[in-house]
Amino acid sequence: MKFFDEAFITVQSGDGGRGCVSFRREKFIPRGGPDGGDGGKGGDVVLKSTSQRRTLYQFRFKREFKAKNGGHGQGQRKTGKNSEDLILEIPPGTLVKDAETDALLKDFTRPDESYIVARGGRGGQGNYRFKSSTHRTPRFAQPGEPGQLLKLKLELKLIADVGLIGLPNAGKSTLISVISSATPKIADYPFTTLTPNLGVVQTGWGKPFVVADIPGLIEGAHKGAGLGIRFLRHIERTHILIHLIDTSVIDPQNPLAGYNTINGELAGFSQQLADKPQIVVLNKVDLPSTDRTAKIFQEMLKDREVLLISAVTRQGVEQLISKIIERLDRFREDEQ
Ligand SMILES: Nc1nc2c(ncn2[C@@H]2O[C@H](COP(=O)(O)OP(=O)(O)OP(=O)(O)O)[C@@H](O)[C@H]2O)c(=O)[nH]1
Ligand SMILES: [Mg+2]
Repeated sequence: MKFFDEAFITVQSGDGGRGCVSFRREKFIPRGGPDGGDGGKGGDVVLKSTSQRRTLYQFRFKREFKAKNGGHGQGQRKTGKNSEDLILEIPPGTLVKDAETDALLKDFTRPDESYIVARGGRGGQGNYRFKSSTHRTPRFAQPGEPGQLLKLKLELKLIADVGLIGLPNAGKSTLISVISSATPKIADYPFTTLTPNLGVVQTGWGKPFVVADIPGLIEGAHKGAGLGIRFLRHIERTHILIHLIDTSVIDPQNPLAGYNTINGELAGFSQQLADKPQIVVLNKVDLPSTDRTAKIFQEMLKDREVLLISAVTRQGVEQLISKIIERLDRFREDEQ
């Protein structure tokens, strides 16, 4: 089970620019003094936490980052250009470690923190700096200081954006396994999932988000029945809940029974969880005669939008993901 998203990257700060060796050459001034300028500073590599990022997914593709070198000094005491810093954005909650020693370099607990992880080299001094009464024509200058090369391990404790809830066997683990990289156990009996699974969902279009699949809830869970409600705290900080229902077991005589049971358990745990926005999803619509029961359910729950999916055939799954992204984007806007 993986609760951490992690990435290994290499960062390199820029080398300082070389100091210049040069002598003034002007008409009528036969012996102009040294006028080689200093090199510019190499760019720093800076890590910056931002609430715009939720995962370390970006580092799956690009893992090497190098800041630019400083400009070299030039004649007429011209200083080389200082290079811009290279800023890498990471999600809050990231631990930065030296990959070789495992030493903790920085713990980003909040958004908008910055940390210089590799300092750019200083520029070398130009030869005019070495002029003295005993040394009028220094024919040397300093090289720039080299940048630092570091291997980093980034570790992010995943905080779920979306919680998956439902009765045992609703297909929660199946759903997380088709939309994310998580590989939970799936089986045709209740309480297959014993501890939560977290998965990062990455689509081609939206920002990645994290889903938590928790063990199924049953009537009386808040009083300790089944696996109880101790896993609900894992989804207390999510923005939305996906309330997943197995359409094939809906009783047409009492279609909302299971739905109400789950909501009752959430309320038994905390008001906060009961008030959390839900997307109601009827699963397993590939099974026979589910269209009829799905319709009955929808009729009974007219004031809510109810999505129909099959986690197995993936019917409706893309629409569900779009809906989640749309809702999460709204939360992220509100957070700004
Ligand atoms: N036909 C069909 N079967 C499904 C679908 N989704 C899940 N299943 C099956 O339903 C059973 C239960 O699926 P799980 O994903 O383990 O259910 P769960 O909600 O995680 O169950 P617990 O962990 O026990 O709470 C498995 O046999 C799945 O193959 C679906 O869309 N269609
Ligand atoms: Mg499960």
